[in-house]
Amino acid sequence: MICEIVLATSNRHKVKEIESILKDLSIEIVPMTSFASYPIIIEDGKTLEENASKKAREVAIFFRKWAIADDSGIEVDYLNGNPGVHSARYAGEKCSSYENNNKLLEALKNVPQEKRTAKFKTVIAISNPKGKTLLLDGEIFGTIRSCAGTNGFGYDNIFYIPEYERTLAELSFEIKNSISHRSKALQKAKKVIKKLISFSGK
Ligand code: ITT
Repeated sequence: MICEIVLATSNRHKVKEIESILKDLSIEIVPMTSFASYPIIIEDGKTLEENASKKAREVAIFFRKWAIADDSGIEVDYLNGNPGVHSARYAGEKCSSYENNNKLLEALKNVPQEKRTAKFKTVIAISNPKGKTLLLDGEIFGTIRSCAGTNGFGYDNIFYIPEYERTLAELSFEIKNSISHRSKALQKAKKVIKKLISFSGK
């Protein structure tokens, strides 16, 4: 029987976005950070898929509950897909988003706007209590621009969406959540979770 899913992330911005996107599901979404203890996961995978699976699996086994994890990364064409899976630590261990963004802008300093194309990708992993995982992904395409906007988090203020003529950080929470990489992956995840709920007779 599936009646709750543990959210295997310690990123509070992701918690907010994921809770909002999954709010119409008839199960409880419980952030792992709301428990007294939870596993600290070393994200040493070579791909977003490996890291997402690892996070979901370890959290599911730890709590013996269903778990859902998100691993995301920004892939810049001019940098051959970097920072990609290294997006969180692009400017070094324990660096801030500000430092990551500055490093990325610096790396593209002399690159013309038309060559600053990039995509943001999210891989969502769903794990059953025994650690069997399933992966779903979503992408959004844009370009890297100088900082604009104060909404969102991470790379949002330098990720420009041509269709909206805005960075993700200039869009509202609702609009970001209707078009983002995370939202596209979670829409697919939602279908899977709905099937799981109907199978388990809830
Ligand atoms: P968890 O592993 O605990 O989920 P994290 O922040 O380490 O949290 P990731 O490894 O997936 O998550 O994040 C990679 C980096 O990309 C990190 O610097 C995030 O701030 C950034 N990021 C993730 N999703 C983003 C989004 O929707 N918009 C902007 N930046 C994002």
